[in-house]
Amino acid sequence: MSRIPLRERLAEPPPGPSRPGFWRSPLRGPWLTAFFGSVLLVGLLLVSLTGFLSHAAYRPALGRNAIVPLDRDLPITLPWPSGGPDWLYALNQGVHVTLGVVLVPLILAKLWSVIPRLFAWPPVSSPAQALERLSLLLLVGGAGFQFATGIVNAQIYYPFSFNFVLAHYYGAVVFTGAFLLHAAIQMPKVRRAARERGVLKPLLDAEASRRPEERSPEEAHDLVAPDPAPATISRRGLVGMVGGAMGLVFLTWGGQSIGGPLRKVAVLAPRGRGMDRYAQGFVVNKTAASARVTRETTGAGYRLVVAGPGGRSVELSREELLAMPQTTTSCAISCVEGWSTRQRWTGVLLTDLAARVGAADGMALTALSLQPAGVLRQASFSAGDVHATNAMLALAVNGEPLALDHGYPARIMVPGLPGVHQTKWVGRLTFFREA
Ligand SMILES: Nc1nc2c(c(=O)[nH]1)N[C@H]1C(S)=C(S)[C@@H](COP(=O)(O)O)O[C@H]1N2
Ligand SMILES: [Mo]
Repeated sequence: MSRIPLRERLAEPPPGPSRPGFWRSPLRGPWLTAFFGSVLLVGLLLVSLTGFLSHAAYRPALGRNAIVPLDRDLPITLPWPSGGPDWLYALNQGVHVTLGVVLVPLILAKLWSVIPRLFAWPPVSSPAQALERLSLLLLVGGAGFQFATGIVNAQIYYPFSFNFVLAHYYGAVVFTGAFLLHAAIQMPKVRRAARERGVLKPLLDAEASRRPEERSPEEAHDLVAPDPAPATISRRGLVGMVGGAMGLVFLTWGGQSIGGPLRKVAVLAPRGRGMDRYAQGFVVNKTAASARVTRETTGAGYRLVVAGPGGRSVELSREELLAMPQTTTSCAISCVEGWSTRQRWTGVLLTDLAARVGAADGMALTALSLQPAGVLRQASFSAGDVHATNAMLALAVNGEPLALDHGYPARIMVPGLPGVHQTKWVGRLTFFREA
């Protein structure tokens, strides 16, 4: 039995990754971590911001749109315009999803750069440090959860036994809080690294790019290996590799949002090429068969019910809808999962339908699908959305009657809102006063 007192024994790290000499990469150091961290900070701010904007675009306070029960939502919702240009949500989600996946190699590199800290000895040295490590648990755990569930969802794969949207939203609150706190705590180190080692100097100069960072006397655990191994790659090479990996992810994924020739190489994105179900030349997100919408309910007996204030309602056949004034407009479907597609839609303005049941200007709308079940069978629109230019109940696309998979007999097409709001197989429109 050793006679060394416990305190002293604990002061000495156990053999393995907690020993200072264990980590030997000559590339690790406060500068490298600050560099990866700063780039990541900008990226994560954008991913978070576009995520919360997307939440706002859902109109979570209206009808049954609420993702989170209203009394449990954050007290602030970001603004999202009504009648905004249709590319706005496409851009928002393109950035959210594409940038999200593009950041994965950078996140891995950032984690690699700080891995010795995970094994810091002693694990906890003060209450303040314990709190900091707890916040790191939320940060790394939150990042893992947000990126894993988000990417799996953007791959149109839903293995979750929980509500993804709800979990991703609460996860975002925790993760965003944790990373803002982390950024604030680490900012002095980032500043010092830039001041003492130069903003880009350890990268630009070929010779400096091969040299280990200098150990700073102020920072006892400053990530610089005390016994560095010879370099197998320069710092430049590492940064180039991470940047290259990010570029590759962008090339193989971004095309579903950006379109053009990039779409052909977007082999990792579900809505690039290959896995898609198409009708009328553009992607179908949910087929009529999978939504259990049949030819019977959408056939000759179809009547659209339009309900307004004071119990007023009318029933309209597809022929009667086609007999109303028709408007044609180009409008994008922009899915929350990041892909989008722009087509020319023809149909009846929502304001004309509101007028049929005496719904006044300030009234909001809920559209209900013939689809018998599922959260996306209904969506609610603010009064501003109803009055947005060219907000319509579409009956035709690119000059042809809608295919059943694209929402025949009628679907909503409101510019500037997420794809989930472009309700297909609409059976009922209810105008109501916003609370
Ligand atoms: N009734 C109904 N409408 C719906 C959906 C749905 O599942 N059910 N999916 C929505 C989503 S998420 C998107 S992105 C668009 C896709 O339209 P598309 O299948 O015509 O491309 O339809 C929307 N309308
Ligand atoms: Mo969607």
